[in-house]
Amino acid sequence: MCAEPLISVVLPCLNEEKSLPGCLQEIKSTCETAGLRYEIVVADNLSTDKSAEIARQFGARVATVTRRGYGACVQGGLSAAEGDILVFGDADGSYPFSEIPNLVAPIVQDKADLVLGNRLNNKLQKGAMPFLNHYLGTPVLSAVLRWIHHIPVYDCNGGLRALRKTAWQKLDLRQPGMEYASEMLIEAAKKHLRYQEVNIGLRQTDANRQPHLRPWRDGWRHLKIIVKGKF
Ligand SMILES: Nc1nc2c(ncn2[C@@H]2O[C@H](COP(=O)(O)OP(=O)(O)OP(=O)(O)O)[C@@H](O)[C@H]2O)c(=O)[nH]1
Ligand SMILES: [Mg+2]
Repeated sequence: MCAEPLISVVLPCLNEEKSLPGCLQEIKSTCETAGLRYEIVVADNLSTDKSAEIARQFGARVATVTRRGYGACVQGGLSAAEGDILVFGDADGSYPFSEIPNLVAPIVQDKADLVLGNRLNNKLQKGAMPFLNHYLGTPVLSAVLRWIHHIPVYDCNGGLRALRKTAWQKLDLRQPGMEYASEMLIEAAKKHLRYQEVNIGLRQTDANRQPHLRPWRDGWRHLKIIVKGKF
């Protein structure tokens, strides 16, 4: 990696016209204030609203991803990214992109290959995370991952992550849905990537936004892939 790595910030996006401008602005001001070399890639999952148009007008690159699903969308965006360090986070306004410098620091310092933003700390805003996810789903799935795959994870469903491009290329991720988040951790453990977490918290999003997550169905899918990944 050269002295000043290029950081690609990838936003998986499906109809996020309300929150996308704020995310783009925060990424720009954070990276510029921190003096980072960066690009923004909006991975557009065939949005029917103005998301793609907003991204282009802002000057971000748009990677159109035709395969549906969160995992397919992130993977498509990361494939289009040109950076040495890949960062990705939801475009729904829930993740503090102001944490990007803290997230990439362990990779720049060559102390980690994969860094996850941990939401479960005093930076977590009240009401930002459903009770079941906060106190049951995420802690239990993280404990199972630690136990079965020996990766020191405490917030396995965190959606703001950074990884070295060469590390991502080793992972060969295939899950098109939300299980992508667990698959990345399982594969990272198998490939012995150096793993760290950084406290980032989570923001309360627009109260009128329809949540996509279905806790029991999605939790079950994560658990299946975590157990299956052992064999
Ligand atoms: N759920 C979902 N999100 C997608 C898809 N394609 C792209 N995305 C984007 O992926 C990110 C994560 O989706 P979210 O709906 O925020 O999922 P989540 O954070 O697990 O759940 P909630 O925020 O509680 O709804 C968002 O920026 C979405 O716009 C898709 O097919 N399904
Ligand atoms: Mg979200």
